[in-house]
Order: sequence, then C-alpha cells, then structure tokens
Amino acid sequence: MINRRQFLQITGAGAAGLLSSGLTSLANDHWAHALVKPSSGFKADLDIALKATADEISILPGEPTGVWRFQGTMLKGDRASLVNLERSYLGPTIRARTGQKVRIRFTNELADQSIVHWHGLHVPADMDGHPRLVIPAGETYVYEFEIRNRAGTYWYHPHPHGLTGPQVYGGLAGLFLVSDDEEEAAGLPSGEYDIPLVLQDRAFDRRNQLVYLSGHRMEQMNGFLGDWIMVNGHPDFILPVATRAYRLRLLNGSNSRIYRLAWKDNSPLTVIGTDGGLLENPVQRRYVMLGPGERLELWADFSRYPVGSEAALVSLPFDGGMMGGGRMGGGMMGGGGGGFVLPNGAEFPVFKVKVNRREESNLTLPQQLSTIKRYDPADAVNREDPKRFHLVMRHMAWTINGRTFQMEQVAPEERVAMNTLEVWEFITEGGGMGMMGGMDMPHPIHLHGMQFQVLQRRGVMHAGYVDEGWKDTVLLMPGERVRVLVRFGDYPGLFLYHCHNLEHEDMGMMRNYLVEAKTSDA
Ligand SMILES: [Cu+2]
Repeated sequence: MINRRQFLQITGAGAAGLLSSGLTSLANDHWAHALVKPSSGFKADLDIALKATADEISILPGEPTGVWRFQGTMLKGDRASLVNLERSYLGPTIRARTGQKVRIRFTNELADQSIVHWHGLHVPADMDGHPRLVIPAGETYVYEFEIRNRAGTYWYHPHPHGLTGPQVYGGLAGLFLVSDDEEEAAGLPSGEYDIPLVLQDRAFDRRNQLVYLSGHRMEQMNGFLGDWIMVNGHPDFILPVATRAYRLRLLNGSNSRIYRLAWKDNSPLTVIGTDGGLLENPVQRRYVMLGPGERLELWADFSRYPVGSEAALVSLPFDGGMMGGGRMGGGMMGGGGGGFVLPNGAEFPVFKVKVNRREESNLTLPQQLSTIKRYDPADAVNREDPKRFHLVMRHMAWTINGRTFQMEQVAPEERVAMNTLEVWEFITEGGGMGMMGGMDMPHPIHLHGMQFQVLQRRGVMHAGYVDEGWKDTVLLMPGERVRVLVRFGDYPGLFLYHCHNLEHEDMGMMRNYLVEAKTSDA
C-alpha cells in the first residue's frame, strides 16, 4: 500500500495518463483514506476538537438567527490557545506558535459534506482542505500539521466545492493567529490591545433569517452582497478603546464585498502587516483596499483623542466594476432581480470607535517590525516568461484561462517543480471579453499552501494596495494585471488557486496546481 502523499509524488512524476488535451487527471483514487483517527507518531502540542454544527444566535433585535458555526474544545494544550467569541457566530480563535504541532479533529455535523481549509497556512496537501477531501455529515477528519508560518493573522473556513459560499456565509469561519519570537520582539500592543476585526456583510429577511442567493445568475456572477455590515459577527459594531495605541487585525471574511478602508477624519492609516504577517516597516496610506480573504494589520493610536470622542473606520466609494451596475433587474433585495441594496463600491461606515477612558502607555510605533527577505526575480525559473492566468468570463461563468474547476485536473501551466521560484501573472483586462462592455470585475486571487510576494502591477492603475509584505491573496481590480513571485515549497501534491469571491469560486473559478517532487523514478 502506498499512502496518499507517495501517490501524489508518483503521479506527479509522470505516471498519470496524459489526456489528449494536455490536461492531466490524477488517477481516480477516491481519497477515501482520509485521516480518521490520530496517528500515534504525531506529538501534538495543541489537540483541538472542532465541529461544524447548526445553531441559533441573536444578531438583530427580535428572533434569533439560524446559523452554522464552528465550536471548539481544547483536548490538550494551553487553554488560551482556543478563544471562543461571545455571542458571535464566528468560530473560536485558534492561537498557536511557530513550530508547534497542531491536531484538529474536525467533525462535520452539517447536513452537507464539508472540509476545512487553513487559509494562509503552509501545510501538506492532504491537510489543506482540498475539496476532494470532503467528508460527509457525521464524519471526522483529523488534521495534523506543524506550524511553519511566521507570525500572522490567518484564518479557517470550509472548502467543499460548490458549497464554500453558503457555508462561510452561514457563519463558518474563524481566526488562526500565529505568533513567534520576531513578532514578540517588535514591541506591538498585545493582549486586550491586540484586536481582531472580522469584516463581513449579511442580508436578513423579516424574520431575522439569513438570506443568500436568490437563484438569479447575475447575482452569482457579481457575488453575493449583504446590506448589513458585520464586525466580529455584530451589526453596528462599536469598539471601546483607551487613549493609547492598539494593534487592529482586519480580516475581510465577506463572500464578495471589497472594502476601501479609511479613517473617517481622513487621518492616514498606519499599516503594519498583511496576509503573511508583519511588514518590515510601517507604511502610511490614505486608504487601503481589502478584498475577500485578505488581511491587513493597523497600528491605531488613540492617545491624541479626548475621552468621550469618537472615531470611525469607513469604506469609501469606488467603482466596484459590478455587472449591470450592481442593480440589474431594477432590484432591491428580495425583488428577485439579483440587485443589491449596497453594491460593491458603495460608501458605508464599517465600525465606530469610542474613546472611553484615559490610559498611559509608553508604546511607540516601531520603525522596524520584522525582516522580509525579498525574492530575486532573477532566481525564478520562468523569469522571462511568466505563467499567465487570464480571469475571463466564458458562457456566463467566470474561468481561469477559460477553464473551470475539475476536481483532480491539472493543466500544463499548473504543474510546478518543488522548491522552485516562479513568476505568475494574473490578468483581469479584457476579462469580460469586451462583448457587453464594462464587464470586467475585481477578482481576489488566493493561492493555497504558499505565501508569495507581489512583483509588479500593470494595466489600469488603482491605488490603496499594500503589496510590501507576504501575501496569500491578491486583489485585482478591473483592467489590472499583477505579477507575483511564488516559491513552491517543500510539500508536494495537489493545491488550489482560485478567486476568493466565493460565488465565483463556487461556480468554478478555481483550479489545481500540482507541486511535483523532483524524483528520478519517472
Ligand atoms: Cu472572481
């Protein structure tokens, strides 16, 4: 018997049959050998039981809202490593340190199949939550991996193909915060002054129940947008603060909404971190774009605010590139036309800050936050010939290079050699084929398994990006092209890259890439 990882190495070395199209389909192993019980050789520092289950929670005044949520129990390890959020549908925050070994026993108590993806974490292929690994209702999947990432704000959510959108929307998401020595040495606000803020949007019916897609195709082509802005699972969120510095960790956990974030009083944002942890040095921006799946960390100093004063984070207006102007079919929500009350690019408040007490702190903004070794494009195996991925619409479906997701299919440009650096270019220009005009849309592109570096943006110029740090999700606005440098690391096997607009993803704007170990048994 060969195990799954060896199997992937073998097929990766060329044993799988090549189809005439040049596409490779991995042999039809049904991946039935999901890890169903802990392995004896794995010494877990943290051992967590995590279930996805139906629940009810009070979100709006009146009737409680039916949600799906993650619930966690610490079986072994520091209890502070699993923080349940009060009165929120969000899953528990998992805290781990680089180098720790983590076991998570995921039990699916939903009616549908599911699997969990650890967004941003560098884990082996069979620990990554690929949709081929889904488990049916009532089953358990045991994850075992070592934390190899640097400190950062990562997160987790379901990833069953075609169901990621509704499951995340239903409430299934949580933060996975990693810490390390370098981060501790940076001298940032910690404990109660280190605040995660998960930004999401939701729509509710008159009975306070979540409303999702109406079935209108245009709605799915745009991506679902709610008219309630939620922070950590709460509408009309207010953050009480003292007169001192805070670390704010922002995650865009929305299905498809993009935020153009700014302080309401126009003071600049001080950004200290991105998807893959701290920047080298803080950067200032008048506003920042935050696409679905992306994270940004802010240094927010309220020491100059008088007690009793207010501040607010807002989303500024922008051209959301929505098909049909976002109001296709004359639609208000529930009008059945696929339009949205609050289209992408609308202006709205995100949350309020209330300065409610005086506190002294001698923390000052560190000028050196971390060290980031920049990749040298000269080291890329395809420096002169970037792999190009066109984000285009075909037959009323979003595709990557004209292809939609096939569970185990890999195209020639989707094969990479382990431990090599490549240049990948994502291209939205002409994505709408120019046939209907103005149909290019934003796409936040996420690579599983790796953090990468943004090399260059070209095409229609947009602003508000923080491309200085490590990224696992990169936002492209209409007419833009982005080159990234990615080193396909030490784990062979099948990983995903996809649009993190979850409705785009569910309709197939997702593909595999295969990391092939350099073996000599071809
Ligand atoms: Cu997309």
